[in-house]
Amino acid sequence: MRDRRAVQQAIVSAGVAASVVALAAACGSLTTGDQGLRACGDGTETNALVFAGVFSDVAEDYSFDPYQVDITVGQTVCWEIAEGSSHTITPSGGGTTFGGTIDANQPFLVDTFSVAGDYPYYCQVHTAQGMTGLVRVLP
Ligand SMILES: [Cu+2]
Repeated sequence: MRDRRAVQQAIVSAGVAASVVALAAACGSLTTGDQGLRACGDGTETNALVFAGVFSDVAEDYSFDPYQVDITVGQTVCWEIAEGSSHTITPSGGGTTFGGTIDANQPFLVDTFSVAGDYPYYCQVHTAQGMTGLVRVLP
């Protein structure tokens, strides 16, 4: 009985620790194209890399990580599957100027942004989890 409680407390402690790590990761989750080219998918070089997956200790809690990336005009963003069978990168304002679907057949996609502005997007598969992101394109 006493041992079981010790185990339960250990599990709770581990969960809290994981939450703290996830929170710390979320706070520092902005990347910029100035950090240099990063390998995406099959090795394609890109200015910013966004993973679609689970970045908390809650199962099936899908999000984009980092939530926001900052790039400059002419630079690229890659979205890549980390977890889950499929996600969409769907422009929140409508249209199809960027994004698409990533799944087992197409585990990553790269888009080039040629006009400055904010490009919010979401995943149609995981709207219930609030799976959203933002690309900020600076002049
Ligand atoms: Cu999704």
